[in-house]
Amino acid sequence: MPSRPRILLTRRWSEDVERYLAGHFDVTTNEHDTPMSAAQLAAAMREHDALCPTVTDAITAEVLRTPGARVKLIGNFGVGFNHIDVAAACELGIRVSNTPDVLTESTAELAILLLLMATRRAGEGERELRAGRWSGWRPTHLMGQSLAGKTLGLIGFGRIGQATAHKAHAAFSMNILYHSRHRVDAAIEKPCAARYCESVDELIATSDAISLHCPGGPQTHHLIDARRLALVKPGAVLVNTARGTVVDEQALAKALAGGRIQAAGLDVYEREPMVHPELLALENVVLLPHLGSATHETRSAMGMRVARNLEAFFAGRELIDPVA
Ligand code: 8YV
Repeated sequence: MPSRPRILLTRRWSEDVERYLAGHFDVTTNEHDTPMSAAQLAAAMREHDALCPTVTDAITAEVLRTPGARVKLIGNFGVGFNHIDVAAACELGIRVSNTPDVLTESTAELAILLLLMATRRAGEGERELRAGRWSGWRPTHLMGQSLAGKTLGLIGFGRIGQATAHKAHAAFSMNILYHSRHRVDAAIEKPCAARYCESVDELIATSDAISLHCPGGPQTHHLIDARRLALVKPGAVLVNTARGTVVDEQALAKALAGGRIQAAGLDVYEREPMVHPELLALENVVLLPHLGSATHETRSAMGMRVARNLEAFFAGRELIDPVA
């Protein structure tokens, strides 16, 4: 019987998926479930046919160029792949796949959760109550803002941006404005009456809520910086479920502290799992620990999506979700 491909899961995955993979591959799991060091990743490059990393693994050119590496596929567990040096992988003839589609709904749900939490001051309220500081109902207590009829500006309008727009439009009658590299088909815009905005600055200056859905990486690094934060409409909120590097956290902390921005809801950070200490000290920011895709359904589906890519690759077929 031919030997089964050796694959490494850099973190623990849902039990059902680990069981499935063990039936089809020679699987190494990371029993400690802690981020792997560059040296551990390099050793894994020599011992496996495929590596299945997550956002916590830096798959750098150096790791990919490990002398004696046998890995031929990086099957990323996640849709975002800015932690992988895709150009180096291409150069070395190492294929890369990701897991689109299956996390669209859960990530859009989380964007809506942050939008509601930020506008309705839910984090502040819960902290007050748990600390025993709630003195009872009064007409002016922790007043927030309604979403109905307000404008949601989305930066990045791929699957997750679109799903967020549909939910915001259908559930809260929000007006939808979006910016992306290209305008999408009218058929995609129509159901949520989305309007294309050519300039990021204009979108920021005219939205009541801004939600980020663009990829991470050098092109979007600090796209939201001090200059752009100064353009935000008074009373507006910012939500980030994309990548932490899209926002200059120091500048955001300053804008929130000065009341330049009403509130923010963040699920991702520049240096995860580190969160900027100034953000931690603020009341008007909701801070979640990168939970975008964290539902049982989605995490299983993500794992199975990686499995399908591994199966296709090792059967000599084209990848289902090729990144490179
Ligand atoms: C994932 C994400 O959980 O898929 C992505 O891009 O941001 C998250 O929802 C994480 O990246 C897994 O690697």
